Amino acid sequence: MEKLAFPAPIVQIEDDRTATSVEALKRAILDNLYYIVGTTQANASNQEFFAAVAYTVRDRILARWFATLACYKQQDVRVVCYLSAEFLMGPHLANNLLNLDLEEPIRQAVAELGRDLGVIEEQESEPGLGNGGLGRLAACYLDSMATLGVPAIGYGIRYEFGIFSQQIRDGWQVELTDYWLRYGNPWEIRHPHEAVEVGYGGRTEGWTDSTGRYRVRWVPASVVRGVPYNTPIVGYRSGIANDLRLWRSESTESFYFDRFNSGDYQGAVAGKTFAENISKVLYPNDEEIQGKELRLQQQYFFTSCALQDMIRLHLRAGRQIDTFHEKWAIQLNDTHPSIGVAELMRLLVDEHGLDWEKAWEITSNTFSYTNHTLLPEALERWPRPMFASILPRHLEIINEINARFLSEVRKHFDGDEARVSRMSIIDEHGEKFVRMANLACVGSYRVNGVAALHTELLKKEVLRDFYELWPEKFINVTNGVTPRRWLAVSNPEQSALMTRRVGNGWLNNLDELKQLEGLAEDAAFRAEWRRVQHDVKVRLTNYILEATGISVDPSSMFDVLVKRIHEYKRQHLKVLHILTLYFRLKRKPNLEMAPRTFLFGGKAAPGYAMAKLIIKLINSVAEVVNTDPDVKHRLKVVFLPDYDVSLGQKVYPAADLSEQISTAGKEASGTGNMKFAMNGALTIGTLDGANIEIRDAVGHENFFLFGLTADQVQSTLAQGYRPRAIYESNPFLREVIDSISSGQFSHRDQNLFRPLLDQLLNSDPYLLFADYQSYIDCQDRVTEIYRDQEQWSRMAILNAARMGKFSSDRSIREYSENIWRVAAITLC
Ligand code: GL4
Repeated sequence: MEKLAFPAPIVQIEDDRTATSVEALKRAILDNLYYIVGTTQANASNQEFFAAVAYTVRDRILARWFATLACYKQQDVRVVCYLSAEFLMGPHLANNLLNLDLEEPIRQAVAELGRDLGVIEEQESEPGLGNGGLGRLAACYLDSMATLGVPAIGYGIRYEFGIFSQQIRDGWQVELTDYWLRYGNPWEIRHPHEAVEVGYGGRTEGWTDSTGRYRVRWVPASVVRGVPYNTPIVGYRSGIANDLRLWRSESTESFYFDRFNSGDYQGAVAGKTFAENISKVLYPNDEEIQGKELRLQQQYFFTSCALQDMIRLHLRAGRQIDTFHEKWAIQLNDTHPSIGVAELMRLLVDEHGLDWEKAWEITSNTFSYTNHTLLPEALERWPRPMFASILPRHLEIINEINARFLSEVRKHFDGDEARVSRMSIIDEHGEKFVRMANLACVGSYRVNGVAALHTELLKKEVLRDFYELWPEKFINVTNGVTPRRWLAVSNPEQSALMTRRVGNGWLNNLDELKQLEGLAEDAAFRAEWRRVQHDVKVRLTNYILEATGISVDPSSMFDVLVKRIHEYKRQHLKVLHILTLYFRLKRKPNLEMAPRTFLFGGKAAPGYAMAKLIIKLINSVAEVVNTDPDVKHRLKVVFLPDYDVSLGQKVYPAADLSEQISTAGKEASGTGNMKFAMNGALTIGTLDGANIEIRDAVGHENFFLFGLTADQVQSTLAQGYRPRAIYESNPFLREVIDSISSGQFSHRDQNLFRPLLDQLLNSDPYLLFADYQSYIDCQDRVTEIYRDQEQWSRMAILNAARMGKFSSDRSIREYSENIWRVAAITLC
């Protein structure tokens, strides 16, 4: 028979997938492009080329990943499981290249193949599997754990749709679905063999086991399959790759033939729909609970998947179930996974036959709980009937935990029934609720806040009863952010300048930047610093023009407020400042004032009307101010649409002034504040969250402080705060408020901003008016100092030099030592 003629090989098959020479990388990229992506070099789009590069990088991670797992096994270490409903990872490629030390060879390989690495990196669609600070913190912590060699697994949900993407139409936010998986996800590996089953609904029943012991089993009404997708997380030059395991919900049956055959066509796929819905979409609310059934189903889904996975790994290593807590430390990232306390009890007691006391000893030595907010509207509680219908067995278990717990409370605080009722896991008043923060506190051996003030307020207010019962459980771990992504990857220009002066040790020891302190007095260095800053601002200027059509002046001061839109974060206080300057300039067109560009960015929860109105206000003010010839070139207002991790990477480095202006006592920590200061922006801020610690670290003289303290906020409100009196007595504030209500920024429509203005005048719960004058005065000091560019640069350099504490490496060391009791390892 005649042999089939194959075409000559087009690419050389890559068999050594660890090689990192430029030649090997080129071969590997072409190989992946051809055999995995399924296209040729000539035809590949940049998107396809990105995928090939990503596969090439992933291939080089795998050996480290397996080595890491083997090493953890061999050393029989305790593993941290970070349970989080959100992981806001941001694009992986640039970060992986940095951490693997592959940036230069890949850049060259890509260039020799006729493409530009910057353009290729821009193709990556970011996995927006989080809302804001809480989800991004989880991502920074994964980076630090892998860098420090802390054995860890991140557990969460592989949402098919992440946070919506935001468009601005006619000044209003419009939400579009985020189909981040449209082009596939080259970083993840599906592991169907490690799937687990998760039940919902149904009933419980008693039975007697062979030893005569009474047992309970749960008979769920429906069961879904959780399939893990693993993404390796590489540490910076540590050779370690930890695991991010995100679970996708699938149907156990794709199709119910019995129903189909009996003519129930819809019923035949109903189970599939239920199952697939669970991991379908991220709830787009930050700091607000929705109380929807699906949300509880999601929380239980990933938590149960994670616990079953841990138990499987534990037993597979040949260990006994009763040593579980010695080998696993579970961190609850807020209360979202706190149902895990009841689920671990169920698995241990019902499935593994342990007695209650032993199971409780294990459970309560496994979990720790991080609280991330003081806002009452964010404290999770589930209506008891709903909880009972979704998780009937868990409600029984919670009742038992609660009964035992409350008898302990009664022993400590004899006769204090008010306290007992406050601490109960079940809120017995009216419609009954399951209080998830109480469950988390009872089931955890450590509870932490995320900044010093936040932890103090937790102890004094929200969790006071628990603190009084168990003071030793409470500890503070101030948040941190990774200097790899937020300095090295985002700001290569400034990073290079720093590295030239102090070496590159700062990448995994941020304290090393302290050496820059002396250079603040070096005029040549300051000039260089400003040159770099200007280049970075030009980069953002080009982006702004492309994204919004607005041209801004890179030599103006970039005054930036980017974060979720929330009333307590007070984006509208910034608007009051802008309008105050606007009217000053209208009155005195020749007033000397350094030009400022005001940059806003952030998403509002789709159901949060006031936050959406604030976005509209910003855009309405922008429209008037940006086109008014009287102030042209001096004030520019820009709302950057679709603020996400990628945009953050562009914005932080270019900022001159960082706005951290929340009402004191409301922002648990903030992490954007850290990213700005690390990049050399000066902060204007209140004594809130981590601002306080940042100010202490960079020096009070290098920080613009204004506003009431948390204590003063409380006493102001307690004394019967009257915002209207402030409005009436402050002519500048009055002018600003009146101009908005007159319709000057809404095409004469006097009703548009009414809800916002009425609230400010009548109750002003976030005390914008109380802080207004202090904010304006402080901004005037900012303006004054900015005129002295030498002084500004000195302060900026000192800020960047003194941010060592706010590396997430420091936070992770504290968690490791004080909470998890795990040791960092190096590769064996
Ligand atoms: C948050 C806090 O609002 C924020 O201050 C903090 O920095 C972050 C991480 O700890 O957690 N809590 C919630 S909820 N969303 C957040 O961003």
